Amino acid sequence: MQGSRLGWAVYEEIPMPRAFITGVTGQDGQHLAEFLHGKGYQVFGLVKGQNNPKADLLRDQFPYVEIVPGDLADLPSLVKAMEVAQPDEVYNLAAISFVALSWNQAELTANLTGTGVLRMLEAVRMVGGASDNKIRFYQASSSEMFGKVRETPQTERTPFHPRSPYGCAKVFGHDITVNYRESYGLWACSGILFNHEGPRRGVEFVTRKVTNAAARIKLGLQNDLVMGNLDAKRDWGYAGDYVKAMWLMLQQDEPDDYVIATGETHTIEELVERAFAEVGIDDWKKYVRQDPKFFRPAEVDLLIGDATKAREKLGWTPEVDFPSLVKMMVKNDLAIEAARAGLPVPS
Ligand code: GDR
Repeated sequence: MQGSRLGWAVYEEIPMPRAFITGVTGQDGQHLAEFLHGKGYQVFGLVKGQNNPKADLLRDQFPYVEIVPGDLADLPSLVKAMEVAQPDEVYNLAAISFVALSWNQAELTANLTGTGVLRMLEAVRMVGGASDNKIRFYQASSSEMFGKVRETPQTERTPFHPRSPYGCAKVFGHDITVNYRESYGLWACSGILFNHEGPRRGVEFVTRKVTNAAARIKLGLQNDLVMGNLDAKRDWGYAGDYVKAMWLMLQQDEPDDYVIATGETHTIEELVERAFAEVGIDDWKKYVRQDPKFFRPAEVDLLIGDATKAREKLGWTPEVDFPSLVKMMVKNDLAIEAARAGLPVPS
């Protein structure tokens, strides 16, 4: 009041928007936390278990993330987490995300990657998602849902044919998200993300396994690289680009589902060849052999996404292309592995 009497504009303090991320300790969770923090969000992250070592990583590297305890397998803990965080936006990135593991832990995968989505949607609905559409919800859907692809390239309209327990669980997560939007008017989106990688990728995934091995072989720390199927094709983008698409989806007037992809596909063999070339090894075949144990009971042979809708409606385009992605990952692995071994980084 006094301000306006004196001719000053009086502004109410605008509260920081609040984001809640499940899977915050994973590759995408880290990128998204960083991105949202940069945009001025107060970021909350769900972390399961007691003394979870991943919580230490968060405290060290992402001290601005407020850790909220809870578990995707436990609905009351998710409701409590929603009450604590009071989020404007919820990003459900938590899952058992390693496809190969899902055959060995199929029920756990169904419970976390599939039914976990239902629990999150219920928690959002119970704490205020449906009544006034206050909370906006993002579900991390996956190109693995297309599996044995019915058409190429794959779009939002391509039918699903999952090829793994992981893919089946993701189809449930996707469909239940659409269903809660249609049943309860929940403000819920699903991002059908094709493979997205980067230096934060775990070494069990093929891109990081290959870039890490190329770096270690170059440094003389490893003799060979044992692989599975080299013929599968993937549409690989950079995780840092993909989390922007997640955020953009939640800034639209209406909730919708979007394919996020580069529109380019490469074989695993091309990935290997390029990663080895990055460290100056042209005869990569000398170092690589295949073992049936890395082959999957059912494979997804070809993925290539058409992200036209995301480009037109969200204004989203990927910035890092495949050669730059491999280069970035190899460079990072060379630096990490050389430092660990006390060696100079090769130029
Ligand atoms: P994907 O990723 O299953 O596509 O799912 P991954 O990197 O594990 O496999 C990609 C392809 O590489 C072939 N492959 C190998 N894979 C691994 N991990 N290790 C190997 O030694 C190897 N040799 C060949 C695989 O058979 C496969 O064809 C990823 C995950 O991040 C999911 O969570 C996500 O939903 C999708 O991407 C989009």
